[in-house]
Amino acid sequence: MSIPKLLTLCIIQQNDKVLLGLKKRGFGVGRWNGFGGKVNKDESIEQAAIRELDEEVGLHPLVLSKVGVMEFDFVDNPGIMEAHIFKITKFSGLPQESEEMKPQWFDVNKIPYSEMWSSDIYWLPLLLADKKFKGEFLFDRASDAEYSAKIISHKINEVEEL
Ligand code: 6OG
Repeated sequence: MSIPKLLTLCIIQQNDKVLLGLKKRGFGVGRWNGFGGKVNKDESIEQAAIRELDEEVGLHPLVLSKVGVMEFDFVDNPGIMEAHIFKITKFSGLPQESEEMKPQWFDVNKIPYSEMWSSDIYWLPLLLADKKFKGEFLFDRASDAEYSAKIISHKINEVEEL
């Protein structure tokens, strides 16, 4: 068994708006997503979440609440990615475009699920409803601007604590 690759993903919500970024390069290019990335060796998951949020969109969370842990795997490239998902409602700074992300506010009722990772529709509504969750998704291969990853199998559960 290989060690899972740790990732962070931060979703910013302010009242009835959610801030997403259009990924301009790399993994998941061409899709709207939260902000995050790989956890470095010398940092905690929370430190990585804070660093990535600053690097990708120039925001600084005042409170960081972990709401989900998702395991993603790919048939064409096996190896578990463990994504730690945070909901942020209090932050400082103004969203700024970076080399990696083009930020945009979306109404909570108009989230562009068809232009996001195909699994997001399973967990983002739970996050918006202040639930906590754990899930596992197996995809055929990664999404990019042209291809929406096909879900081969999945499970998702609400949990009390992570
Ligand atoms: P970099 O490679 O850019 O970090 N990520 C996913 N996000 C969603 N919504 N669904 C997935 O389903 C994802 N897999 C990875 C985690 C990659 C960023 O992409 C997120 C990181 O924030 C498979 O450093």
